[in-house]
Amino acid sequence: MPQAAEARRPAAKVPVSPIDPFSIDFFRNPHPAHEAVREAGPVVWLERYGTYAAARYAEVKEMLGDPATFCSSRGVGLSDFARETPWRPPSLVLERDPPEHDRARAVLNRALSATVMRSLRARFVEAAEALAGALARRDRFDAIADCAEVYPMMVLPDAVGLSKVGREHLLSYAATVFNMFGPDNELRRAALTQMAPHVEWIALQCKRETLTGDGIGATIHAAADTGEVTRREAELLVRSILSAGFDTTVHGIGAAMRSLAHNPDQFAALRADPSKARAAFEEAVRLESPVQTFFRTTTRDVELSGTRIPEGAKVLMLLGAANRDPRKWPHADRYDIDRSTAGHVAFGAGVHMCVGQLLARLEGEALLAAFARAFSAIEADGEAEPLFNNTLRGWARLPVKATAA
Ligand code: OVM
Repeated sequence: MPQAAEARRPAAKVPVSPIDPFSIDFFRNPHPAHEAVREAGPVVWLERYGTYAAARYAEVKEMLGDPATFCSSRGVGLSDFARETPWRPPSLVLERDPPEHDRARAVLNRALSATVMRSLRARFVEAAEALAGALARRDRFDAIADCAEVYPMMVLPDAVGLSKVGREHLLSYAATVFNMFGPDNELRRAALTQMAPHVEWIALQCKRETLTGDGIGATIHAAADTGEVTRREAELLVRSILSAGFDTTVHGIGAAMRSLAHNPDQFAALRADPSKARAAFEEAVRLESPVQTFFRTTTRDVELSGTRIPEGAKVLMLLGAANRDPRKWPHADRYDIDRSTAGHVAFGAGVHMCVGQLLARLEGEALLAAFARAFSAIEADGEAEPLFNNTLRGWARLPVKATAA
C-alpha cells in the first residue's frame, strides 16, 4: 500500500508533479505527462504517491548504473519490501542486489545465451514465416490477438519446455505480475482477485518434473544438479522466465506492428532491405518501451543531479519518458529504423539489464523479416485500443489492413 501522500514529504526545492502514471487517462496518452515531468526538473516529487520520479535519460541511466545506491531488493514496484510483505517470494534476479543477484543471474545468462539462440533460430524463423503466410491470406487482422499474442506462444513455451495444457495462463500471469508493481489501484486490486489459478499453474510449470528434458527450463534445473543453485532457486529462476518472457515480447511485437502500420515509409524501407528487421524491432522497443517503469529504493541519502533524496525513498524510473528525452534523442517521437538506438533503456541497463533481450530480439527480428517478405503494405484499419496495465504499455486491439506481397 502506498503511504498516505502527507506521510512523506519531499526534500526542499523539488518540483512537485500532480501526475498519476498509473491512471487510465495517463495510459491513454502518456506523452504529454512524460514531457511535463521531464521539463519540471531532473527529479520530481509525485505528490499522489509520495515518491520521487526521474523522467530524463541522464538520471534514469545514472540510477540504473548505481544499484548499490538505487537498490532492487526492496522491490521494483511501489511497495517497499522493508515495510510490506511481498505478494510472492521475491525474484532471485529482479528483486535482488549484487552480489547475491549475480549468482542467480549467471544461471539465466547461460540458459538464454547467444549459443542457445543459435539453436532456436531456425525454428523461430520457420514459425514466423508460417504466421506471416497465414496472415497474408487475410486482408484484415488484429495485429495483437492474431499476431503479437500468437507468435511468442508459437515458439517460446516449447523452447522453455512447458506442458501443452494450460498455456493460456502465461499471458494472464504476466499481466498480473506487471500490474502488481503498481499502486493499490483498481488494476492491482483486480490482479489480486484473479491471480490464484494463474499462480498455481505457473508454480507447477516451474517444477523439474513438469518441464521437458531438453528446454531452457531443463537447462536452469541442470544448475541445481551441480549445486550452483538449489532446486527451489532453479524453480524461481524458471518463474522469472514465465513472468518476464511472454507479455513483454507480445507488446514489443505489438509496438513494432503499430509503428510500421503508422509509418508506411518505414515499412517500405524494411521491405527494401529485410536485414533491417532487427533494427526496426529495436527502434519500436525504444519508442514504445513495453516495460514503462520500475522503481528503485535508495540505500542512503543521495544527491541526484542536485536533488537530495533521503535513504529509504522510492524513486520511479520513467523508462518510456527517458527513451523519448529530446536531450538524448534527435526527433525523439519519430519512428526511424535507420537511427542509432544504442543506449535506450527499454531493456534497462547495467547489472539488471534484460536477461532475455536476445530472445526478444530473435523473436522480433524473425517476425519482422517474415512480414517484410509477406506483405507489400500494412496500415492501421480503425482505432487501436490501448492496454491498461500498471507497468506494460501496449495495445489491447490493433486492427490493420495488410496487402500480401
Ligand atoms: C522476475 C521478473 C518479473 C517481471 C519482470 C521482470 C522485466 C522479471 O520474476 O524475475 O523483468
